[in-house]
Amino acid sequence: MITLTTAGESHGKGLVAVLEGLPAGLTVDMGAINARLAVRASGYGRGARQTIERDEAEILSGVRNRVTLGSPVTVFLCNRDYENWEACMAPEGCDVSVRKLTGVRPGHADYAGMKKFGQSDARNVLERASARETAVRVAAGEICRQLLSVLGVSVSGYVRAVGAVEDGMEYDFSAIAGERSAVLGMMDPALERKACAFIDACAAEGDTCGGIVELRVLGLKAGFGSCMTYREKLDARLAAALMSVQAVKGVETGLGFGAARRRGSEVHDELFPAEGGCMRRTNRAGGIEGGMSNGEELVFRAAMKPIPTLKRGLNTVDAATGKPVRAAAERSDVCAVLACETVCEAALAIELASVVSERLGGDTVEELKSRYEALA
Ligand code: EPS
Repeated sequence: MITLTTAGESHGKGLVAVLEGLPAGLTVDMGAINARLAVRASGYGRGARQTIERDEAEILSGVRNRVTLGSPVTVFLCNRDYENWEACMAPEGCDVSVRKLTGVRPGHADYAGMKKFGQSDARNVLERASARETAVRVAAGEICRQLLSVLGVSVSGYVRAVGAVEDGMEYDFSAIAGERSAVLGMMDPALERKACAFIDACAAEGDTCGGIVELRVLGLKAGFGSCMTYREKLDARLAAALMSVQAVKGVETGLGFGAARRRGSEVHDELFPAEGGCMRRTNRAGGIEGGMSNGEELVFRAAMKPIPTLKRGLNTVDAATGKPVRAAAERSDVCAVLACETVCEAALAIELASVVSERLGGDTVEELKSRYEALA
């Protein structure tokens, strides 16, 4: 089993990820980790914070001379903004009255977190709830992706929609995995221009927007996950991994909600005889039947809500006074859907690597690989 723990506050000293259960012998490509981090920090509509952070992963343990040892791998990312926040964030002692936040933002963790943890300052909640945490998840996810790629399993994705600007096309995995637009990660340049114009319009009005990302997994053999217990269902586990990403409010696989509007004959993927077994002409199930991979490509989509910190503010109540106010408007991104797509890929890679290692075990990458290759 592979498990990930992350820690760190958005404006604290930094972020840490501890990945346990990786086999020994995996060559870690640091350049690829940092390239993913750069994509996560990019995209049209990002805010001023991303001009401060230049994420570069540092590995503190579990890797020697670029190769995993089988011990826990610790990744550290420094928060460059910490020097501007040390006076109110330092664990060793600081002035907590500075940057106190009580104008709770609807849609953010502020209100629910204050209630849950008995806080009078939403800062004690929002620092951890912030999507800054996803940076270190992307670093850990890239290591898991590198493990999966040894088995011939690839994870990719693209931005399908920004607001109501939606791409209705179906793309081959090779197109998605190829060179992708660095602007928003959309496949259609004309739609991407429309999406940028929509982001500009939101920004001009002090507003924000969300979107939809599509994730694909190529090369996963049949039989991962299980129909025998509900906890082991592959679709449930991967959907939970995607729902754990900040701002994701919906997940579907295959036809998803669309399947409910069609007849069975228009939904299920018929089987036809083929050399060495059978084949399908469609993949509406998104590669999962009965909670198990069926050997087809996995297809997931995740919906990201608009970021809850709006420059224009939203109506709310000041938690300190009980008076109506406009919600706190910290610095904010207008749109972070490309970042969300990168994080969703990482979240899928982490959960999938865990699913694979639970089934096959293996202390070394070679052992894992030979067990995977032995599967039908
Ligand atoms: C975030 C608010 C913004 C984002 C942040 C998530 O940070 P700040 O309040 O410092 O401007 O930029 O995301 C990141 C720092 C990041 O690296 O993605 C929030 O409130 O969730």
